[in-house]
Amino acid sequence: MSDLRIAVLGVGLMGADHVARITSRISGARVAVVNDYVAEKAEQVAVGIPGCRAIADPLDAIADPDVDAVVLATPGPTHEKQLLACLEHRKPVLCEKPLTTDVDTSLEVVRREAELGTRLIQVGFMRRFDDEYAGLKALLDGGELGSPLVLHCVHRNPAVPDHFDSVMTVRDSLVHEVDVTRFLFGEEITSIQIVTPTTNPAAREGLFDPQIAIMRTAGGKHVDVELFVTTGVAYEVRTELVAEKGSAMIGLDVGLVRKSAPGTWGGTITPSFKERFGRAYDTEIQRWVDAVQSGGTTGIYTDGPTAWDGYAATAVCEAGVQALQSGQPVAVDMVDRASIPGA
Ligand code: ISE
Repeated sequence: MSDLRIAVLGVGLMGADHVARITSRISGARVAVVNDYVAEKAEQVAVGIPGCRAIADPLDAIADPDVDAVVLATPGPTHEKQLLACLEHRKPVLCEKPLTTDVDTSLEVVRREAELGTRLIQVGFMRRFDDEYAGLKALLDGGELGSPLVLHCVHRNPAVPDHFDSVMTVRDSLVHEVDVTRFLFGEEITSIQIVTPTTNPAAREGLFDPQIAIMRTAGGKHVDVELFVTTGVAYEVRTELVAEKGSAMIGLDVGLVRKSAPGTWGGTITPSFKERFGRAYDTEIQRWVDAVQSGGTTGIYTDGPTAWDGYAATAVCEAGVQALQSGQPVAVDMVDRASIPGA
């Protein structure tokens, strides 16, 4: 089988990381086209990859006959148009979160894909491909812990860029815990409240940090999340599941534990999500490439979170933004999945 020819749209932090992984670690695929709204950036990337071209217009890149599939790592507000173009040209696409930036457009994307009767859109919630999360899910599904009751999550970043505001904590960071909750429990989230305690004096003025999110699922399970994005320490993501017959925790960063003079012990913590979830991203992209390669026979060009998962996450974050503003619990407004055949 010949290599899948991928167009990577957006070669910023995440897109450039995907270009590097597809080029060096993924089998059965190569980067054939790159695009970025800063054209020179894409041209520079293309020069370093044999057989790769830069195309200035993202929609031309999607339509290009020498492109089989697309990785979208462009800014969220551009996703709707680009996803619809992928559907129009029947090009499988792995879209970094968010699916789109608002509920109506996310739902429209879900509907348009469902009308085609095929699965072309996968959303880049990479934690589902992380060994620890997969292990926790397997433990839960195995039934050993009995019924799940509560999830405690910690999501800490050492720092965020200057443009990162309190709403981005919800849409950019909390969104991963939203997906983890839905993945582990297999239930929709029905309400969310966000509490803002005393702000870290080191945070930029106006940024509520930390934030505590409290969510409830359709089955009545409780989820709490500490979001703290200016710790100045390192990247920490921990999840503790409490269930009927015990509990389980992941994200303890227990790699190498060193003991040395002058009588101290310790290890290291990953500096950012790129390192913490590096292997998960590799697995995610390899499985997506394999699914796209075999999609011709199944009609399913995905192996992971779907457009519906992207829509559900957007709906919860939308309620989360309202909750951040009001301080009150807000009900999540979502359509019934059964009302969209094929979603
Ligand atoms: C970032 O955009 C990500 O997606 C990371 O996974 C998350 O941990 C971080 O908080 C976000 O800003």
